[in-house]
Amino acid sequence: MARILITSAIPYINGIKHLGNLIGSQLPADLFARYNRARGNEVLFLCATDEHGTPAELAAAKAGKPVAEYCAEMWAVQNDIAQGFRLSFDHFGRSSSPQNHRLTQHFAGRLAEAGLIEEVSEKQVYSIADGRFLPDRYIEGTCPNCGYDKARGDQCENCTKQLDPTDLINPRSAISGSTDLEVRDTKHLYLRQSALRDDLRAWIDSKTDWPILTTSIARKWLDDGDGLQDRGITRDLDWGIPVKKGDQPWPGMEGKVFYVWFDAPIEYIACAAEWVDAGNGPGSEQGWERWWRRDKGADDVRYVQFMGKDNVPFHTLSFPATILGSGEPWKLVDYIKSFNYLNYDGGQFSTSQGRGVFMDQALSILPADYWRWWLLSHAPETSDSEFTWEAFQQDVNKDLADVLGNFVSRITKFCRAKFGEAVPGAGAYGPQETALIADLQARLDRYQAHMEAIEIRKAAAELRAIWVAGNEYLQSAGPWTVFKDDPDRAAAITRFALNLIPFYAALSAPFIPDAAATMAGAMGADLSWPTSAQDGVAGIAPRPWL
Ligand code: B3M
Ligand code: ZN
Repeated sequence: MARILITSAIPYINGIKHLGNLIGSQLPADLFARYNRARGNEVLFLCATDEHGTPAELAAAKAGKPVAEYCAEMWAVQNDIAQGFRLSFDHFGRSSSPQNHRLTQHFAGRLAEAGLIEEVSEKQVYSIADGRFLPDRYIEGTCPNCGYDKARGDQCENCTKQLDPTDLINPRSAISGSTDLEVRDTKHLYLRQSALRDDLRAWIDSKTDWPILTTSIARKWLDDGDGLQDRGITRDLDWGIPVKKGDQPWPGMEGKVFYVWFDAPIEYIACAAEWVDAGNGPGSEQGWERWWRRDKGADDVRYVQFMGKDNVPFHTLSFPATILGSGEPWKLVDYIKSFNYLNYDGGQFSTSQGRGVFMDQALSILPADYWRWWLLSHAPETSDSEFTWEAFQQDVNKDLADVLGNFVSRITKFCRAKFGEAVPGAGAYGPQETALIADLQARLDRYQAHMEAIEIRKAAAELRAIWVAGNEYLQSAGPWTVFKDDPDRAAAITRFALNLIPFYAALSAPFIPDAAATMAGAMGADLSWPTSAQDGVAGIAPRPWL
């Protein structure tokens, strides 16, 4: 039995995610978790909400709520939706948890002791009306390059020129619109990532089995002239994890918080601690440290992360820099599965423009399995893929209704009409069944190999082919016609086909858990994984039928 730690990128708290977010991390992570549990592996599958940063503060302000209250509410909303999609997290945590406060401050303290933190004085725009420093992108003004009047302090969206807030003509606060701005001195902590460049490169170079999408992004940042710069890990904000050195105050950093991208990946660790503190696992430090500390048993763990491609630099460089720089034996990720984008009907999904299908809407339209199947079988693995309503309707009808649903419905109806409610015991299996078992065995081997390799589209295609094989068998064996001359042979065909239902249910459960449970339940079977195709179709317990 292997031990597998699985994390999905943790979704921002500010709003409900769209289907592109879902297929970019949470859903494939769930598929992998379900598959590994079914194979008898010990799985810890973690996700959480990413609650800090200016967007959370602004979303709360817009909702007219204190930010802590807003985050608690949105966590509950996201948690409900995750359950609706049957995302089988062992724990859905919060990056604002006390556990994450403690661990984030711990890591910062260790990095400081290792000489990897530098204090830098900078000038930053302060809004007197808002009573706060403004992050670059919350300053708006006219672009000096093209004259666009809604350019942001970090970049002009219109001409793409990278800007400094001080470049803007007529700068104003994007929060209040106030032009009462001044430049003030402020001090920030920088993580000296550049000091870890060689270690990080050696580590990335050792990952020869990673998807190209993952390593190419990591290398681009390592090799790029301005790649792997030292990185500011603090912000002048109210909401976040207060800057401390372990549990000690950090002189000069009072009133500041850690940057959201510093604390968010640490939540992967904290989430395991939250899981234990919520009464799971053995209930001791040992309980979560055996997943995360190499000196406490985590060397046996295979750690797999799932994320969209935009998150790759943070997971291949920044978070590993935190881990390596700490000098402590924390677990590093073993495999990063990253995804391209899912587009929506000729454009991009966009949360800010409300463009696309959002997770809550999707569930109000159709059951989770429909979305799960379509999204997973079209996962944007090797390139971007596109959601259109026509394709969605067509594929779901074809795969789930015409192939799988049709198979189950034809054979159960036929059985009921000719043999009643019991699986018929008469008749013998012959060459057709032997051939199908051999075919299914080859397909089962391939399916498992794709699932192990997290080749999601290939796995979905093989699963579909396994369903198709049943339909083709039924078509060519033709119990409807055989029944007239040889009812016993028709009984054997019926028995064999009925026995494919629990086999299909077990294999399909990682993709479509609800339909799988219904199929297995209807046959009085459970969802235990077949050790072979022969075993899978050997009959519903107590297996008297073969
Ligand atoms: N919340 C960005 C995103 O949802 C960010 C991921 C954090 S993973 C530690 O795409
Ligand atoms: Zn411009």
